[in-house]
Amino acid sequence: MPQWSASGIVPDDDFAGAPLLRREFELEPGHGPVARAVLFATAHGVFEAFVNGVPVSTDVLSPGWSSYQWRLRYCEWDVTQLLTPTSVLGLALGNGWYRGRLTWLGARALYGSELGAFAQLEITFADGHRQLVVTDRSWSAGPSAVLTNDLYDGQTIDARRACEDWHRPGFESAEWTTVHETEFDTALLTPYVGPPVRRIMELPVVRSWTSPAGKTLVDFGQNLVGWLRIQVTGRRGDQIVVRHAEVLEHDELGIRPLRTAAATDRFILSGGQDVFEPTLTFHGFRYAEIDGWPGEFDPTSVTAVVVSSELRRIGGFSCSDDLLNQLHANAVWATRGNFLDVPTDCPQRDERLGWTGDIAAYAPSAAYLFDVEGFLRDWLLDLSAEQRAADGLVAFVIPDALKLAGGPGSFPPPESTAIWSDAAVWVPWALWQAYGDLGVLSDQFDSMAAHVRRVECLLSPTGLWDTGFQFGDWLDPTAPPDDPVAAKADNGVVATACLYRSASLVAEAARLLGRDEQDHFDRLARRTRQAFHDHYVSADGTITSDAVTCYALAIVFDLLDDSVRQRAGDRLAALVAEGGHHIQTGFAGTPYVTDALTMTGHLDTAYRLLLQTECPSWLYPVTMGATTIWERWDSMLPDGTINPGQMTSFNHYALGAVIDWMHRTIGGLAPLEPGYSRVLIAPQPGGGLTWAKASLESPHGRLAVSWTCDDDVLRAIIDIPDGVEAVVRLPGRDELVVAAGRHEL
Ligand code: RAM
Repeated sequence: MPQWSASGIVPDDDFAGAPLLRREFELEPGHGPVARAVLFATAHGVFEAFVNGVPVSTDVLSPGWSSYQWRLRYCEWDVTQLLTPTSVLGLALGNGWYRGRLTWLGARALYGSELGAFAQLEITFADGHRQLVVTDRSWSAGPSAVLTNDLYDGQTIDARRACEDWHRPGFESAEWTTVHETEFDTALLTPYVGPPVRRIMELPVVRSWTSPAGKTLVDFGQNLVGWLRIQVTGRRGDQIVVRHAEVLEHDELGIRPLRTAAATDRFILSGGQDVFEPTLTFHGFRYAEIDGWPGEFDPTSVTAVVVSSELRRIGGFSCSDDLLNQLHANAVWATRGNFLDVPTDCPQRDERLGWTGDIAAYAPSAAYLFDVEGFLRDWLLDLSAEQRAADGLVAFVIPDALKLAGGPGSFPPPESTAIWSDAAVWVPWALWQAYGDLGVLSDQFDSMAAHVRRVECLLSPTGLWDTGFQFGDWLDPTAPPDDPVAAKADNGVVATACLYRSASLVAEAARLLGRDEQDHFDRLARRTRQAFHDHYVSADGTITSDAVTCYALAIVFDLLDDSVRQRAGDRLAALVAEGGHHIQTGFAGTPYVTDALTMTGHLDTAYRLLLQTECPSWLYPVTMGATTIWERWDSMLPDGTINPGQMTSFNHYALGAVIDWMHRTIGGLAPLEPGYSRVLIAPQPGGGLTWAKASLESPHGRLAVSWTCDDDVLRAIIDIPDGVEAVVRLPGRDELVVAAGRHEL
C-alpha cells in the first residue's frame, strides 16, 4: 500500500450528481523518461479515471460496493504509457452505492451526502526521481453530460453537453469551479481482494418489433445485467427513452417486478452522430422498450453490454438432455448477473443486496462454475467487519444497507437466522472445499466462531434453535405468493440442523487451524445433534413436520444415527413420489434434496425430481423460456402472467443450487480433499441420460470426466492432472485409484 499524500476532495458544485474532476500538470524535467507511473484512486461514489482523455482501465463502477464504514477499496492502475510532458488526470464521478438509492425502503445517500475523490499518481523517472500528483485544492470540477444517475433508476445523458476535451491538456471553461478538501480516513483504504467490474460481453438484438401498444421492443435473447450502447443520429434535443425488463407480459414490457426501480435511461441527441453508454447505472433485462428513435428504428445500432465482476469460468457441464443443459446455462448467467461486486439476491429491482442466505445456499455451485475465490473473500471481509460491529450478528445483507436505511422494513429486527447468518461459515467452507486454500478459514475463523457463539446464546433450554424469527425454507413452493416464509418445514428443525452443520464445520476449521476452540464447538455440535434426535426424530425415521426439506437437511448434514437414517431416506423418497416428483423445497432444502436422495439409495427419485418439467420444478422455468434462474419456482405462471407476489425476480441464483449436485453426481466430479488435490470420480448415470461431461480448471490443473451409456455399457474417459490422485467409482466395478493422465474405462 502506498504512503498516502493525497487529500479527499469534493467539488464545490455537485453538477447534477455526476461531476468531473481534473488536474493538469507538467512532468518534472531533467529526470529522463518516465519509468513507471501508477495511479491509485478511489471515490465516495463511483468513478472512471482518464489520463489525457484515455480511460486508464476498462473497469467500471469502481470502487464497487464494500462496507464503506470499514473498508474502502482503491484501484491501482499502471498509466506509464499514457503520460505526456503536459498531462491531465481526469476523474468522472457518479452516485453509485455510496449516494444513490439503496434498498426497497426508499433510502438514498446511505453513506454520505457528498461525492468525493481520492487519487494519487506516483510517477517514477528513469533516474529514480519520484513525482506525485494528488487530489488536493488545486483541482477543478465541472459538469458532465450526465443529468441524472442512479443504479436503480437509470441515467440521463444530454449529448449536447458532452465535452470532448475536459480531460485533455489546455481545456478551460467558465462553467468549471474549485474543489474543497474533505475529511478522508486513509485507514479505511484497502486494495481489492476480488476482481474489478468490467464489460464482459456484448449481445446484439435478436428480434425487434412493435408491441400492441405501439412501442418499439427489442429482445436480446438472454436475461442479462448491464446496459445498452446506442449509436444514433437525429435532431438536436430529441430524446430517446429506454426502459428495461426481464420479461414480457401481455406482449408489453413486464416492469411490475422491478417495483420502484425505474430502470430507465434517457438520451438527448446532439444533432450529430451520438454514441450513448450509461455506465453509472446497471439494469437486469432481456427486453428493452425504445421510445423516440429518430426515423426508422435500426436494431443494429443497439447493443447490450454485459457487466459483471471479472470472473474466470472454470467449470463446464453438458449432457444428453438439452433442458438440463439450459438449466446449467441459466445458472451460469444468474451467477454473472448477480456477481456484480457483491453477491446479490437479484440485479434488477429496488433491492440488489448482498442477501446472505442466497449465497449460503449457492456458494458451492458458484465456486465450480467460476473462480469466485477472490470475489467472495473480498465480500467475507465486509461480512466480518459488519459482524464485529454487531456483536457477532451476521446481518441479513452485507454490506448492511438495511441497518443504514433504518431497519429491515417489515422483517423483524435483525437477529441471527439459520442459513442467512450461516453464510459466515458456509461460504468460507465452500471456498476451502473448492480451492483448498486454508487462508480463507484462518481469515474468517473469528467470524465463523462468533456467529456460532451468538446462536448458542439463542438456544432454548432443550438445546434446540426453535425461537425467534427465521426465514426458514424461504419460498417453499406451497407458500402463498405474499407470504414466502410460510413453509411446510418446521423452523426449529431447519435452524437446529443448520446450527449443527455450522458448529461441526467450525470445529473442523479449528482442528485444521490447530485452535483450541475445537473442543467447544465439537461439544456444541454433539449436544445439538442429540437434542435434534430427542425432539424431532422418531424411531421409525419420521422427522418433525414430515416435510421434504427436514429430511434433506437431516440426511445431508449427518444428523441421523444409522438406526434411522435409511428409514428417513425412504420416507423422503416416498414424500417426493407422493408429490408427483414436483419440487417441494425452498431456499433451505433445495441445495440438499437430490444429495439426500442419492445418499440413501434413491438416485432414480433424484433424477425424476430433477427432470420434472411441470410446475413447480427446476425445469419448468426452462420450458417457459427462462435464460436465468428464477427467484420463485413459478415467477412466471403457466398462463404466461407474472406471479402476483411482491418478490418475483427472474434472476436469482439460490434455487439453482442443484447445479452442484449435477457436477458431482451426473458429471461425477467431486473433491475428496479440499481444492481437488484428491478427487472422487463417481458419475452415477440415470434419468435416461446417454452421455454427460464435466470439466474443471482446478487449482491443480484440468480435471475432466466424460461418459456415455449405451445398452447398459458405461464408458468413461477421465483426465487427471499431474500430482493428483483420483478414486474412481463406477457402477458395476470395483473402486480403483488412478494417477495423473487419461484413463479410458
Ligand atoms: C428477498 C431477497 C432474498 C431473500 C430475502 C429474505 O427480499 O430477494 O432472495 O434472501 O428476501
